[in-house]
Amino acid sequence: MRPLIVVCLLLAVALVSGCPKQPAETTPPAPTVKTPPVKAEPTKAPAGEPAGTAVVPSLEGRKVGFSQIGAESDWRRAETTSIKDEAAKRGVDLKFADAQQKQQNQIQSLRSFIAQKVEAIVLAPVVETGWEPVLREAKDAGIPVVLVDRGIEVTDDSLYATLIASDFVAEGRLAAEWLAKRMNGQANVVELQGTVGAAPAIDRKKGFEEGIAQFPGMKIITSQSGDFTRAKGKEVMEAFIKAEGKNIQAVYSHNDDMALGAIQALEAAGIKPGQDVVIVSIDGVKAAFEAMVAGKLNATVECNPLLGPAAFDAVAKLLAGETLPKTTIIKDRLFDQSTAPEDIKTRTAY
Ligand code: GYE
Repeated sequence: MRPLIVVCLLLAVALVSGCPKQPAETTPPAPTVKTPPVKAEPTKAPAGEPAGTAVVPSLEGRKVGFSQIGAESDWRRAETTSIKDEAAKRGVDLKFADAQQKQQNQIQSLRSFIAQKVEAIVLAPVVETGWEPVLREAKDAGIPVVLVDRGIEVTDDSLYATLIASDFVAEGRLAAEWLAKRMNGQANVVELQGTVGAAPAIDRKKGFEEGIAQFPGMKIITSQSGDFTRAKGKEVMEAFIKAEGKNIQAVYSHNDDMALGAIQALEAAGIKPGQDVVIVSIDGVKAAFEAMVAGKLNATVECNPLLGPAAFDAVAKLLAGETLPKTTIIKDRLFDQSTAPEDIKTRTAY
């Protein structure tokens, strides 16, 4: 998917600079059609127009709030950098708030953004539920909300404008299918779950369970939350080792950071991670590729954290009056240790 994103971005840049539109295959060349002029001013593109055909309006000087969950993982830090860098690039007046993993802090910062009269809010919601009252306040104030990376559960989906995220169920399924194959359909698996109530924890669990359902020999023998952090992942893995010891044949971790913590716990217990115990996780951060090259992690499912460009494209279009698709799904793929020495070269940003 990454090359496709790059192609889309290049196409968008090309269109902004006034390059001719790629004609549809069945359309004969039409030399009399003029290329769209470069527009310095924000333009209002009609709703429903295919992605990439509209000129993305400028966000210079526009006030936007970004409520971030915290800095619990390499993935999260990469997402923060991507959003801050993109805001700076577009001259956005960004109000940034780090909630330290607490929903209450996010709700407070959303209220403060509303009081500061931001024009749009970008929200990475820590958990799925409990957002309705504050989102209604934003809606009443006429402030569109762009959800990034995690979804929410609301009865009224007009409370947010759009969601840009990965399909976490699909990620869990990919991890399960890879592991079942690697273990020939037989393994006692321990699961390190993400933050309780968070969309990626709920859906990655669901996807994995669906994925192993067709392999009766694949069993989750114990499962607990490690809150998406390295320290907690290590702590929970220590408890798993105490309780299950040599029964453990594989680890499924909802993110790389917890897997890296689990690797430390296994090594401390004299168990060889990646050999005695097979480990699969999700995110695809650079540290995970390093662990794969070192033979300690076996596979990771990539989840792209570089959401800044897509988030601000969405904000720009919303401020120009466009209606966006309710959900934009970013496609992911799995990397295993066999190609890690090559793949690691692509991990420059995170
Ligand atoms: O996988 C994890 C992070 O919401 C997709 O949150 C994100 C997850 C990511 O802390 O590392």
